[in-house]
Amino acid sequence: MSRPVAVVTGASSGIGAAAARQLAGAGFEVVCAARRADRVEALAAEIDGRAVVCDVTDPASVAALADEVGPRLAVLVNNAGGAFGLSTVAEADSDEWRRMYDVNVIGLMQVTRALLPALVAHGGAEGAGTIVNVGSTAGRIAYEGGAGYTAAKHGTKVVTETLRLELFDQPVRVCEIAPGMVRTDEFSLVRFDGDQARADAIYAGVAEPLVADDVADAITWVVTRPSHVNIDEMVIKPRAQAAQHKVHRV
Ligand code: 8X3
Repeated sequence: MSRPVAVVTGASSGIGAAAARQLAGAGFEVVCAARRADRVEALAAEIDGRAVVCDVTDPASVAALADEVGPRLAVLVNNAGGAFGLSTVAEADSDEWRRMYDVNVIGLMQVTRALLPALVAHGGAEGAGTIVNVGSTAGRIAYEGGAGYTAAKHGTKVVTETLRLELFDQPVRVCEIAPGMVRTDEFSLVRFDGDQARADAIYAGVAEPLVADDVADAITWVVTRPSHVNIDEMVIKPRAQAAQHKVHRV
């Protein structure tokens, strides 16, 4: 029997790669989508999936992803996203803000729009298609220097809520996973433009931040609930992070 298909964007590293591995372990044929060909090809070979080079902000690239996926799709994990910079509003870089909106909101919309017919088609035959958007605690709170990212991640949250309303009579579940402090190889390094010391300082003294597999575990759990169960949203933080500004460091 053929495996149900799951698309994971941003699958080249971190939460996306971990989600691709766990979904493959749960029986899905995973389409690993990201910009870096070498990364997604290696991952797809490892998990017996498929690799697609895709920039979610590029409409032609997203159209090619939809072509590769075909007419039926069980799961879409909109994971591609990221933060660029940590400047105050007073010193904000307009290009960084545009890039954050582009990847966290427009990119998510473009992939969803392109793959929605395939999710509906699967759902009609098999119970439900499932969309899991990877949001953030940054989509719930504000913090100094974070406005470009928090505004974008609030966008991710609200697009998710809107989509759930718009699809209320369709066989598609719409879910959001909102992680707090997750230590991955790249999130903070990208945010600080390759400055490893600044990236490391974010997690300094935090004995056990979340890791990518913790979030992938939540994604896989949401996806594998019975098809009438919609987990609207899940906020997941390390025990040490009681609130954005209240982190236990040793
Ligand atoms: C990442 C969480 O705290 O860096 O999405 O904004 S935070």
